[in-house]
Amino acid sequence: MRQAGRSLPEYRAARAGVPMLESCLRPELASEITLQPVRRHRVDAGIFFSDIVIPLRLAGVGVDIVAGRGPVLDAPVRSATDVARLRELSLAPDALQPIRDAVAITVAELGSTPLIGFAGAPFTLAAYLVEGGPSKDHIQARTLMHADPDAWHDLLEWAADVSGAFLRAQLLAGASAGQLFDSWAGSLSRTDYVDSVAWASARVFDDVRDLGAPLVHFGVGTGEILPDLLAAGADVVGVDWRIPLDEAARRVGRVPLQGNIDPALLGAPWPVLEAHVLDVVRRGRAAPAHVLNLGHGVPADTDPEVLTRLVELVHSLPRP
Ligand code: 1CP
Repeated sequence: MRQAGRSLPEYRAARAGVPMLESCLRPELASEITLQPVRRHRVDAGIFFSDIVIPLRLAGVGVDIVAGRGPVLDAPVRSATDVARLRELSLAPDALQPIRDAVAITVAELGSTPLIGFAGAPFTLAAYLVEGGPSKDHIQARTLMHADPDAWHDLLEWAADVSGAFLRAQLLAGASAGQLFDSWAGSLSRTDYVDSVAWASARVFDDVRDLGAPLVHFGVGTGEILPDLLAAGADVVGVDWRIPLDEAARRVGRVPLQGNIDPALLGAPWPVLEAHVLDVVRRGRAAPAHVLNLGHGVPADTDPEVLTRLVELVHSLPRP
């Protein structure tokens, strides 16, 4: 999950003086940061250190990650003319070389521990492109969807293609699974998701399906659209902390689930967190398989010892 490493002192030391997106494009550094939480917490998989806006940057979009804020665009994409200008940019295969190199170095170091690759889903990328930065309700993006459906279609198609290329490069370089993050899809009505967005996420999955890696689809606040996340072409549905996993299983049918420890509870006293984790594991048994993780990102002030203890607890439980 995003920012898994941000609570680690070794992450802050490795990143010192290096801007966020630059650190993603230095293969040795990106690999080292990917490995840090695996070494420390002994989790069962690593998640590649990168960001969903990296393919935008590599395609030539003016985007940066501002500390304490998130991705910020030089010029938001608000009109059909802006979309047409964006579509003149493309992601050249050579531009992805730092990503391929970072994945290859990481996979070699990880040995038998799998690496999860990822990309941003077209809607979440479009939300940043249209809003120009983080937003609570993504109102300008949702307005464009209805005000100019053709421009919206062209925007999502472009975003799907750069995201698909980014994910494909990671899987070809050795990542064992792929996760599509539609973090902000929860701000859409189900109708808007199904009619105006799902096809573009399906396009990303279609770009990588021939590679045979398991594919996870996750969004925040997406309880109402869990079956649609599955239908877009995922093998595993990621669930945030709002919906218990047994309820999620009822909604999606017999499909592996990923989730959903509430990040807020990482700061609660250990017995409270422990009881919550055991409850998540118990409810996860309603699915045919369960990948245990958080329902969203690790808060930056999380005590790393708590994460290590949580992994030890889960490893001590009997396998189903
Ligand atoms: O945990 C990890 O380090 C894994 C690597 C990773 C991943 C999977 C990062 C590094 N970013 C992401 C994906 C990502 N980036 C998502 C999808 C998953 C999610 O919802 O968390 C999103 C929405 C982003 C966009 C983004 N990048 C934000 C969110 C801003 C907002 O709109 O609320 C932020 C804060 C970033 C910066 C970022 N990306 C990654 C890290 C470690 C950081 C923090 C940089 C720092 O301050 O050190």
